[in-house]
Amino acid sequence: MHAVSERAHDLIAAEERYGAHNYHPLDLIVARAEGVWLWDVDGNRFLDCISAYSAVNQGHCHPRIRAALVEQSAKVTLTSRAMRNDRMPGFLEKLTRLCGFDMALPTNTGVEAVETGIKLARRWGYSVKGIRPDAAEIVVFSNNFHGRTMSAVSASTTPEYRKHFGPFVPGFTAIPYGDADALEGAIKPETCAILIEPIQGEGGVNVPPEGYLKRAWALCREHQVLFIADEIQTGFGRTGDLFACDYDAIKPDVLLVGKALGGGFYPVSAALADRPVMSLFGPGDHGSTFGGNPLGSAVAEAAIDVLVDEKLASRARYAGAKIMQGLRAIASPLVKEIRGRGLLIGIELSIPARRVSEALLARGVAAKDTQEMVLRIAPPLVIDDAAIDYFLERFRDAMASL
Ligand code: IF1
Repeated sequence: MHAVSERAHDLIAAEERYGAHNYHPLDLIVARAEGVWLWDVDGNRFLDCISAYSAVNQGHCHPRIRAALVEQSAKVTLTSRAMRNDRMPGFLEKLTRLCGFDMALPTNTGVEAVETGIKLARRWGYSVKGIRPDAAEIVVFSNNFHGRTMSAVSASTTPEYRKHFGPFVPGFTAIPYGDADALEGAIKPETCAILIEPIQGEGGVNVPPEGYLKRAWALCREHQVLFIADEIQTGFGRTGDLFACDYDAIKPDVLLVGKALGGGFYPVSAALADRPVMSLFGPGDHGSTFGGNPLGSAVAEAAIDVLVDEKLASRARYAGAKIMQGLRAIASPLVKEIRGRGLLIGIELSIPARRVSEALLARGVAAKDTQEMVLRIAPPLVIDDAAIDYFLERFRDAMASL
């Protein structure tokens, strides 16, 4: 267990006293962060292998993104969509060009983009596919994670995310992930879309079988069903491509993005689609107070510029391969499988991952379990060779101590 000082103890006590207990976090109180490094309240340094669940792909406190935030914060930060602002158009143009879509609907958190995708798909199902009213179905996948709202939880197959939260939003059919025959069998006339993570993050870093996504996309074409890709965690370079769908050369009908779009400074998310789908939303159909605000737009433009100019997707591919090779060379008997793509790495263990997480924390590495037996390794994409060696040395030492 990582020893904590009196000051740290007092901060934890205050958090426990005044904050809802909706998390069981590591006992690491971060006071400063830069790049791949975190410093706690006592000045101890840690390598960040969590990256705020892939929302800090560009590294903590990136100076170029911070400069954009500071500069815009002195001009105008929030107008609501009751009027226009001079930063959203440039942001939307940059985002749609980067992602290869006609249009984007800007939101804030990832789950808001998911809700946008669900509403778009249902609207398309009724007004284009001709599904009878209130009967539209969306196929989702076991062990999915799409957020914490009632729609997202209604789509979830994880009991602890659903316990005592019913009644649920109807219209979701869950099937096994990675099984194309199950998908073909699940599609029916009322199916308007599938909602899928190209790689399941929280589900345990589950990479689907080769060819699965391509087959799922083809089934969507064949049965007039929208392919909605949730790339909120896998997007913006995390898996070694700009988007995980790029690995299979698939263009989704609706692309959901978030997290790293805000560069670690500000919640920015979006749903992207081509005109035939996005034009189904007219004035008043959907929106949010903060969506497309000038501050978030300025930050997101800078976040995209950093992603592109620093070639973070290819850096993730290189660094991920080096880490996976290093992990395999350690050959710990407690490691059952090493999987993932780019810098979204899952280590399946024969002991609870929380024990490894705590052993790593005691050695200056912050990494978290996803699923009881899987440790997720997801550092910022700016990680360099020295930091990779730092991680591998401490992982080897931690595993030897268990
Ligand atoms: C928590 C998990 C990860 C996501 C995908 C949508 C969202 C997420 C693929 C919603 C968010 C976050 C949520 C955060 C922890 C983290 C998480 F452990 F919860 F499942 F990354 F795996 N689609 N994932 O991963 O985005 O509304 O949160 O911005 O809720 O504890 P959000």
